[in-house]
Amino acid sequence: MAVIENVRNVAIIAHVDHGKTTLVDALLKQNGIFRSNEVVQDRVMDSNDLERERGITILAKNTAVNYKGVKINIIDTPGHADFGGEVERILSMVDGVILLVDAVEGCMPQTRYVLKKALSLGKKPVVVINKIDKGGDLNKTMDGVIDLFIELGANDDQLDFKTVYASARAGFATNDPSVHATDMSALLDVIVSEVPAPEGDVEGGLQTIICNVDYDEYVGRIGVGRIVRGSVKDAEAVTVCHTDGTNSYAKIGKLYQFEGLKRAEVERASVGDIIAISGIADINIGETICSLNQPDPLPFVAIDEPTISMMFMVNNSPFAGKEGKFVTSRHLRARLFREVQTNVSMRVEETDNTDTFKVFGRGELHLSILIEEMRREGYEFQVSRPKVINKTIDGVLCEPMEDLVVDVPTEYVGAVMSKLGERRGELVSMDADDRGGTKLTFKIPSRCLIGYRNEMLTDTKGFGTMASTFAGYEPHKGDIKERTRGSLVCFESGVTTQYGLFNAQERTTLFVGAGLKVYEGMIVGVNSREDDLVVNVCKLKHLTNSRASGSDDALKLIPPTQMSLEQCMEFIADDELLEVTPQSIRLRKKILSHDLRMKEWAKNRK
Ligand SMILES: Nc1nc2c(ncn2[C@@H]2O[C@H](COP(=O)(O)OP(=O)(O)OP(=O)(O)O)[C@@H](O)[C@H]2O)c(=O)[nH]1
Ligand SMILES: [Mg+2]
Repeated sequence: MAVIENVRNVAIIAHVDHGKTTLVDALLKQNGIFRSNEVVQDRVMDSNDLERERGITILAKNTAVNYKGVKINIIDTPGHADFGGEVERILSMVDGVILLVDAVEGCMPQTRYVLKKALSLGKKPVVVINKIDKGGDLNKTMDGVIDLFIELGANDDQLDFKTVYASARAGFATNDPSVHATDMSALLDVIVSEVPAPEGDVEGGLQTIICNVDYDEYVGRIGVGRIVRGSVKDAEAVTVCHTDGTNSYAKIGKLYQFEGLKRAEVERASVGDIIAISGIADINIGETICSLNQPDPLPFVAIDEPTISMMFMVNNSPFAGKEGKFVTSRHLRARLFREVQTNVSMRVEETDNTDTFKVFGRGELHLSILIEEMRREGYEFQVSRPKVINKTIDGVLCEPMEDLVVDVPTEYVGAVMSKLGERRGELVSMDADDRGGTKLTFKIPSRCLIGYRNEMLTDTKGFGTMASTFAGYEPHKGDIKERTRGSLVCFESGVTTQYGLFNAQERTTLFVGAGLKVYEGMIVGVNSREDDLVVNVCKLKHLTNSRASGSDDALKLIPPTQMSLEQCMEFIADDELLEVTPQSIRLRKKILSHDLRMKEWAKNRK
């Protein structure tokens, strides 16, 4: 066994927005990755379009810096609970983790989740209390961190963690918050001293477990992984051990290591190195690359199961095929099955209907990001309301639960408690801070949280924040009323008119304005009552001699409510669908004809 003293492999893990990607920015900037006059955007690792638009990390990504002769491979991970699978799958590449905790917010649900995963896999933690420029009670935050380590059963070595205080945004880290620092070297020193150097057998046959797959327009598919045993050369012939137990022959094209934001070509790499490999066209996550004559697969970490599912189907609305480039069942099938090859916590199943696929994910955002990506690529399809996945455990029907933290100005505590009470939330703790805010912790069934975020924002005038993480299965808590307001459904196909909408807008909220093409059974708004309301929004005013159509201008319309993709997903009921195309997102009844819907309703009532 050799110890590779000049390499460290570490992942940055934390709750969403605690500053992981910003910390990577600071490390890269101070390590001469950019030219001195180069204009560098913030959160440079959040490189894909959706990440930049939403300001969150979605995919885990590799980078590396050299510090005092040590190569530190760093993996930035997403903090949103729905992308927890990304964190799980990359942990096998690292020996230690940097657990980032926001100095003011303290430990949050996803802090617990990612730390639990890291500790159970035996990774050595370093704690960084970040955003100390914001103030906060550092002792209280530290107490929270220590409590969490103990509660999660950290071993003695893990419990003996080092703490660094930092402001990633200001670019400094210090071992003692009362001592001023001007750069990140305190953190880099702790990484080098605390994160174990990789160990392994340099002489043995090659074993590299693939934890990430990337794509490069010149060299094609690239597998990223860590060499667990032996060494590898570019252009070497190897055996790929697939997850189904079969092996195949392959030849490595180019071999790379990470250098700042780039992949740098290397001729050779060995135990402990994190490498990227081109040339194996069908390489997948979980596969092991071995020496040609010595196939010896490594087990891939078990990833937590998905908790919600949604039907994806071919668009069959009257407007089908008009806006999308890829519209057939074959297109949809190929795209979905391609996704699950790299999106490790997602699953796809075929159904009895060849036009419909069941997609399983870790949460609404997990699925909505896929939907958004697909529509940008030119796909057109329909999706159903997300449903949580129940399980029967020891003969008892169980449902997924969430740990939920809601942080609100104290005056809104009453509103939040009563709404969450109705949704079967159980209050676990309540903690007022000295800034007029209160942190409420709940345990709540996942299904009861669907659609709550909007309500919470309305109830707290936009001042509340909330975060939740999967907290295991518990016996089913019984039915709750899912939606208290019905849909406003188009009576006929046509173009919406000012007149028709004006008549419909009383006691309802409209999603559409005038001059929009609609079809019978399309949903154009929400009723103030529980049942659906059929409206004729295409109605033209009867022209008489004395009144000209021009007087429509006098009919003032309230501007339509624009709903985001996630809001639409939360809004639709079981008998409704979301029609998604590159240009539009429409809501519709599954059964478009009013008469047929009424018949179905009468049948179900019997
Ligand atoms: N005041 C202050 N703000 C910070 C600091 N570090 C990060 N931020 C801000 O916090 C926000 C979130 O930062 P990110 O780096 O995107 O956080 P993240 O942990 O990567 O978020 P996800 O990847 O989505 O989980 C940004 O607005 C940052 O500017 C800090 O040290 N001080
Ligand atoms: Mg990030």
